[in-house]
Formats: sequence, structure tokens, C-alpha cells
Amino acid sequence: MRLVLVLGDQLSPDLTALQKTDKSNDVVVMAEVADEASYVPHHPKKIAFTFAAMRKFAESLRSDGWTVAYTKLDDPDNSGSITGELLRRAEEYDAAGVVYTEPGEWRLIEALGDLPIKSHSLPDNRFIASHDEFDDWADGRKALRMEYFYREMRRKTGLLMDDDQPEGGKWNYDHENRKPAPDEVSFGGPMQFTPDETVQEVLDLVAARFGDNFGSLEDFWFATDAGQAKRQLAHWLKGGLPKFGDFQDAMLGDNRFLYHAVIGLYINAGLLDPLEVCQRVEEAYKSGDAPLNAVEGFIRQIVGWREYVRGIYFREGPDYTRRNQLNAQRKLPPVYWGGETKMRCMERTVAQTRDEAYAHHIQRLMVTGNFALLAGIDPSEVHEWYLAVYADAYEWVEAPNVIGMSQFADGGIIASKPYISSGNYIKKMSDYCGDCAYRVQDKTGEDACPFNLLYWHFLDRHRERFSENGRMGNMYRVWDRMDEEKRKTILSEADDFLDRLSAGEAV
Ligand code: FAD
Ligand code: DLZ
Ligand code: SF4
Repeated sequence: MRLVLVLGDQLSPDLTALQKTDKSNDVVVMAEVADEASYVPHHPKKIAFTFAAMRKFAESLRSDGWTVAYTKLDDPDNSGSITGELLRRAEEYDAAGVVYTEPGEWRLIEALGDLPIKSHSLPDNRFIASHDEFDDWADGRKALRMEYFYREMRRKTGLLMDDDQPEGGKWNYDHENRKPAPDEVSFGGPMQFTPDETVQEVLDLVAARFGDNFGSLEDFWFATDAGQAKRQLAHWLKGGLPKFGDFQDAMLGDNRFLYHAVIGLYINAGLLDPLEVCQRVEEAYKSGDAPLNAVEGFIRQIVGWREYVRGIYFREGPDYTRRNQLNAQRKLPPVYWGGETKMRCMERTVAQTRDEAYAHHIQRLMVTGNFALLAGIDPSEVHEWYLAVYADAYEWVEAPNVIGMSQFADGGIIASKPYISSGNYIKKMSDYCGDCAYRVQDKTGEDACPFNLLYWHFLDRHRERFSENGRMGNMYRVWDRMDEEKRKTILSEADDFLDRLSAGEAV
């Protein structure tokens, strides 16, 4: 007999490791272990979601006829690591070896590769592109732009294709998807599930063991099995998808979810299949229940961005998370851990992150990500923060989004220019600025929005790298045309702000 490892983000019945082994002979190993629960200080809701979903998946495997050797976090024999549990179970069952599906993190791939027992790694087929397919596309290209990869994936899946042409004549309808925050949101947000006995037991365990981690465990409502996740998907398809495109980039202080699907955590853990999700979304278009801009925009996020970032993570190798091409060295300031701040946009985004283990894409990119990039915060600290605080965060997807897309620390593999903006973008897309102690229209002075000061400071200190970038020339021309005194004031006020930030002051 062999052991079959199933990790906390591999909760799919069609996982290759389960498909290629034999339930009448082999034993599934699942383990809640201290190593996985603390390689970063995960949000307590993320840990609770993982453990609850693992326990329910183990039960469903048992009902399906599998023998499952499941280790709970507080089992006295728990060795504390995945490899430790595999060795312990190998002895217990006198196993001939272990079969596993490739994990989504180099750290675990390396640890499993070093196991002193016979082991066999299988590809993770829950993605649309294999590593080889991504590499075939990437090899020899000067720039790896997502848009071209996305078109390949549309052709491969047939999603929104009209023979070999894109539905509606265009590949991308993004220009229709940038509407500012609406006055009213017609969708009530994700479906919320009352904790059952399994979830409650996990919540008690997590409160006792991880109650000091950043993040609230109150009001836990995530789906924790495939059936619940499917109900959330159906709920969003009806109420959220039709306007998903229009308000994809909008932000509201009192509405945390707008028209977002809030299914990333379920897809990444294996509770929902990404291709099936896209097919359901395409059906909504075909039946006239959702417009093309929403449907194409959503499908692009999954078969485009999600597949593309995974390809980059595995292509770039284990040192990717340590890249720091802009040499940013500042420590992550306390505001990211809920420290006091006068910046309303940061306060709102961090508060919702603390409460929900969730923020949507533009909050992650243009508020917390933008601020870290402008303030020159060490990207490895930024990376660890994002990996810790979001329920959907696993390194294969988080690192390219943070190190690459958001912090430009990979030197431009993912982003052709840094995602930076002054306060004006946040003002246009949100209702934050109206309630802020800073004034978004002020470029200098005591009340000037910090994003305004830091924006020019960033451009000025990285002039050598970016002034020749065709897409940034305009920004430098505006800066160069500015009155010299004004430029000096902006830079010195930005320096003051950064000094206060580094000193741990509430800014
Ligand atoms: P929706 O806005 O409804 O989007 C639909 C789906 O598209 C998501 O569920 C997700 O599966 C996929 N998707 C959208 N954008 C991306 C993307 N850039 N990369 C990969 N998948 C995408 N996503 C994660 O899954 N895990 C992360 O750790 C993560 N970290 C991020 C860090 C930063 C700095 C940024 C800018 C983005 C990050 N994203 C991450 C991408 C995106 O923000 C989340 O997938 C999304 O917010 C999840 O919420 P949702 O399910 O409501 O998504
Ligand atoms: C995120 C997570 C946590 C918090 N705990 C566990 C765990 O105890 N056992 C487990 O098998 N997986 C856990 N996970 C998910 C893993 O960290 C994930 O499989 C790797 O990061 C690879 O993506
Ligand atoms: Fe954020 Fe500046 Fe607007 Fe305040 S004024 S909410 S700091 S963008």
C-alpha cells in the first residue's frame, strides 16, 4: 500500500493523487500541522477555513470508501510538519511509498523532494495550462504579457469563442469596466453560512491557538465544502455577475464586496473547479443573463490572470519571492497590522482585511499595494503580509501578484510599468476621500494626501529606471514642467512623511 498526501489546498475529488491511487489499498494522509499554520502569521479565519474544509473533505473521502489517516492540530502524536506526518504514517501503515500532487509552493516541493521514502509527484491538473504549455508559450518571447497568453487560453478552452474569433469581435472589454463607485449596490454580497459543529470545533481550536494573530475570528461565514461553495457561486451568478464588469475597480468604505464573486478562496482550496466556474459564467452570457463586458472580464481573471501568474511563479523559480529590483528597504509600518492612521483608504482596506480576510483586487493593488510601492517598503515584508492576511493566499498566486504586479520587485516581468497612482485615482474610484483627514486635492501642505507626495517622490527617486519607459514619459514631463520650488517642497514633505512613517508615527 501507498500513502496518498492531500494538502489543505488540494480538496478536490479529481485530484491527480486520488485518481492515480487505489481506495481499496492505499491510505490518504491529511494533517493539520504547526509548520503550515505558521510559516506566516495567517489570519485566524484563513486557518479556520482551511482546517474546517480539510475535515469535511476527509469525511467525504471516507464516505466514498477511502481510508483517511487524519491528524488534527491538537493530536498528541502530531509531529508538526507534513513530512513528519508522512514518515509517521509510513511507519504506522508499513507503506511502500507516497504519492502526491505537486504543491503550490517551492518550500513544500523541496521538502517533499527530500523525503527519505519512495515518493512520486504528479502534476496538478486543476489548472488549464500545464507547466510545459506555459513554457512553450513563454520561451523566446521578449515580454510575457498576460493578454497574449489569455488569448491562447481562450482558444484552448473555447470560452467565448466564435469559431476562431473572439465573441463580439474583441478579446478584451476592459475599457467598459472602469466605472467609479456607484451610489447604490443592488447585490447584497456573498452567501454567508452559519458554522456547523465541525466549523465550531475548529473555531474554538483556532481561537485558542492563533487568537493573537492579526485578524478577527468573529462572524465566520465562509463556505467550507464544495456544496456550499457551489451555492455561493450560483448566488453570485444571479445577483453579482451582471454588474461585475462595470464596477470591478470601484471601492466603497461601507460595502466590502460590491459585485465581487468572493470565490477565490474556494477555487484555490479546490472546492470549485476554475474551468467549470468559467463555463457557468459563459452560460449566463449565452442565456442573456449577463452582458459581455462582465463575462469576458471575469473569464479573463481566471483563464488569463490566474493561469498566467501560476505560470510565472513556477517558471521563475524559488528565489522569486526574494526579488527586490527597486531596492526598497523600509520596514512594513504598523498601519498594515491595524495601527492608527489618518489615511481613510488605508484604514478602511486594512479594517476589512482584519475582519473578513478579504479585500478585492483594486483595494489590494491600488491602496495597500500602491502605498507600499510608493513608500519603498521591503517587498519581502509586503509579500509575507499578503500571504498571511487573505483567505485566498497561497504562494503560487500571491507572490506574482505582490512581488511582480504590485511591487515591481521582479523588474517588470509581470507589469510593463509600476502600478502607482496619486490620490486622484483613489478619489475617482471610491468614496474614501470624502471622509479622510487628508485633502486629496492638496498637493503640498500639512493636509496634503500622502499619495500625492509619495507619487512624485517615487518617480523622482526612480528616474533612471523609468524615465525612458514609453508608458511613463508623460508623468516625467508633468513633473519636469512643475515649478522648481514646488518640486522641492513636494520632495521635502514626502521625505518628512517617510521619516515619520519609519519612526512608527500614526500617519
Ligand atoms: P473577483 O474580483 O470576483 O475575481 C474573480 C476571480 O478571478 C477570483 O476569484 C480569482 O480566482 C481570479 N483572479 C482575479 N484576479 C486575479 C489575479 N490577479 N491573480 C489570480 N487570480 C485572479 N488572488 C488570489 O487568489 N490569492 C492571492 O493571494 C492574491 N493576492 C493578491 C495580491 C495583490 C497585491 C493583488 C493586486 C491581487 C491579488 N490576488 C490574489 C488577485 C485578486 O485580488 C483576488 O483573486 C480577488 O480579489 C479574489 O476575490 P474574488 O474571488 O471576489 O475575486
Ligand atoms: C494554508 C494552510 C494552513 C493554514 N494549514 C495547513 C495544514 O495544516 N495542513 C495542510 O496540509 N495545508 C495547510 N495549508 C495549506 C498549505 O500551506 C498549502 O498546501 C501550501 O502552501 C501549498 O500551496
Ligand atoms: Fe487616501 Fe488620500 Fe483619499 Fe485620504 S485623501 S482617502 S489618504 S487617497
